[in-house]
Amino acid sequence: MKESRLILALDVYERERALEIAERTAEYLWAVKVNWPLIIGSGLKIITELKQVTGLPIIADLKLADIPNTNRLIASKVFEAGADYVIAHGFVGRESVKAVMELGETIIVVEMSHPGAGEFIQPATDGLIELANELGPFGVIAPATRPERVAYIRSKLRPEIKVITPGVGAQGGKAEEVVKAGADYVIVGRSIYTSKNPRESARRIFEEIKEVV
Ligand code: OMP
Repeated sequence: MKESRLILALDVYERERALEIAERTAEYLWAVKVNWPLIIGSGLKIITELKQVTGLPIIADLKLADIPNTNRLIASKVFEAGADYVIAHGFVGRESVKAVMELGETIIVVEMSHPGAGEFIQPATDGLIELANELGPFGVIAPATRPERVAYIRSKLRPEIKVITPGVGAQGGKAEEVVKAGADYVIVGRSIYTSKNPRESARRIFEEIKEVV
């Protein structure tokens, strides 16, 4: 089949549940994203296990936002566990981001999807886009809840940098709209993992994206 553009945000605590959902949905995914809830609930080794079970890239969404040395200490363990990508905040400055990029593929947050992003992050987005263009990470995070912002961010970003968009489903964003706005990948969590049939929910979103692409 594929070339999927769908990323599963696997924000559950329990190891067995995480592995089961990942295995059932893997066919429709490009990657699995692991965030603090799953790492706190199941330990860092869940990254290695998810890779084995799905054969997919693993994104470690730690949203690193610390001094370069601490970012480096955290990211090195996470890449060692098998993460293919690490998400880092850019607002802490270029040296903190570079510390992660020196260890592996990095995704920089340039704008978030929740309403609170308007308070401090959105006013900084232009500078964060410049930072991404300067450093050349794998991709940036942009809000699926605001497709017009995704279109704006895409238009300012070097073409080879991927635009990765959370906020589809539970937060109100629509996969079709955000892909039309220029998203390369769509992140979906609750609409898949709380669904009665996660595989079917993933398939539906996969098909929705495929039709637009
Ligand atoms: P759902 O809202 O359940 O689909 O999950 C969205 C996932 O994307 C969660 O893991 C969030 O932590 C993450 N996320 C956002 O929702 N908004 C952002 O601005 C950035 C992220 C992220 O970096 O992945």
